[in-house]
Amino acid sequence: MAAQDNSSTDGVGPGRPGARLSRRIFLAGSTGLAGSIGAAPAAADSLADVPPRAPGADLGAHSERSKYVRIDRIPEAGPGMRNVDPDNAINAKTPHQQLFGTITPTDLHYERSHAGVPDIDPAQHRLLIHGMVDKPLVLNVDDLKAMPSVSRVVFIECTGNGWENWRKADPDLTVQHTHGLISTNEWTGVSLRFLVDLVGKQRGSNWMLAEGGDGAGVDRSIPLTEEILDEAFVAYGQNGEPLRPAHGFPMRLIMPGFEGNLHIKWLRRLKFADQPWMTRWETARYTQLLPSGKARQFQLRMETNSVITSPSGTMKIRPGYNRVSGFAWSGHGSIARVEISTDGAKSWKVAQLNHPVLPKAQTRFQIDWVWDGKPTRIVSRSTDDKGNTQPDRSHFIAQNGTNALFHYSAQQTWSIDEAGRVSNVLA
Ligand SMILES: Nc1nc2c(c(=O)[nH]1)N[C@H]1C(S)=C(S)[C@@H](COP(=O)(O)O)O[C@H]1N2
Ligand SMILES: [Mo]
Repeated sequence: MAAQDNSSTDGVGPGRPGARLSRRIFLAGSTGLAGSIGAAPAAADSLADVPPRAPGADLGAHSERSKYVRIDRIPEAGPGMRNVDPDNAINAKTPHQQLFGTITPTDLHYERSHAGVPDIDPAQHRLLIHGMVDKPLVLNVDDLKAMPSVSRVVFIECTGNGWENWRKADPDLTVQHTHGLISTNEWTGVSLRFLVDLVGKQRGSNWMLAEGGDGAGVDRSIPLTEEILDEAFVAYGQNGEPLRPAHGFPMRLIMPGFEGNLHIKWLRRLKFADQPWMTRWETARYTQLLPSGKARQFQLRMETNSVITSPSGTMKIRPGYNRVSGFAWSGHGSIARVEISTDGAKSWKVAQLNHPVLPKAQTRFQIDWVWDGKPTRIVSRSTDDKGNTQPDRSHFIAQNGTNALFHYSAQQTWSIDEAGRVSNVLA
């Protein structure tokens, strides 16, 4: 049995015990083990110790990032093909190693677009809803905005997230390379249940085809379970503003907890029927090759997962106090627990979860750690509120083999050498 320390299960929030525990270890680590953190708090009690005030720049039509901050997505063409010319890219990955909290800045939300970003005039755009329904409809984005709205913070994750580590681990990968195909935003739109009631879905029409308006012709069959009818929505808003073109302007499908590929962008058609369409995207693509050589189809839900973002690949740490932080997520529901090992999965400690913990959204975790300067391996594993625990790599590979490309969700291990260099390893 692995050792358990449940002393820090409290969430981190104002006045919570977890925050007090952190403060004590932080102060012990930063003064007792002097100089272990970059900017160790210095004793000071005079205004001469802080820079003087200066007049500011004029206000603009919108604000920009500080000129001292450089944060970029990485465009890539697919597995193993990194840092490509953006013209050839179909992915652009989120720089998780530079982000905090749980909401991905809109311009850094990962992107996967199979045929580029179409230029769609919302005045011309239409959504056709038809098939096995009583009253087919054509809607424009203003029609949607006039309907009752839902807003929800959810992750979108490409099934290709993690594909870099299926077969081998390139030690030079950052967490942006290994896990940059997941992001979390707040999306606003109209509930699928509302639209279904509007057109009068006929008995037996339990499948829906969602089709995009881009050149790629992405279309997917979606089973109309109660969960999906309750939770899916057609979004026109992203983090409080109209969708960005890269993310489906003027409307897209949001499918909380399910494959990124189902969140159809530039949505132009919803069609209802009594069986799936078996489109190219769910037969030739987005199926899983099992160890037996058979393919698994309609593996629609995303797994229980987590990753440490700090420290993570290519970073360098110093002995003494280090705060280990990352995020966890599950397509099944909310994150119930995240455990961290700083000794290569021999013993585990329960991490603090930052509030709020939202279902089917990224959840931030953190834990205090005093590194003794010896080479080690750090790893996280998450458990969701349905009882699913993220598998370690050997169990994951035993079940899924190495033929597959999608839905990689094994625990991510980072190795730390005696110089404090952090690198990507398989386990
Ligand atoms: N119409 C259309 N919808 C699409 C795609 C596309 O290329 N065209 N890519 C899909 C894939 S594979 C993913 S992972 C998500 C990515 O959404 P994002 O670019 O907003 O992150 O959109 C999905 N929806
Ligand atoms: Mo995807």
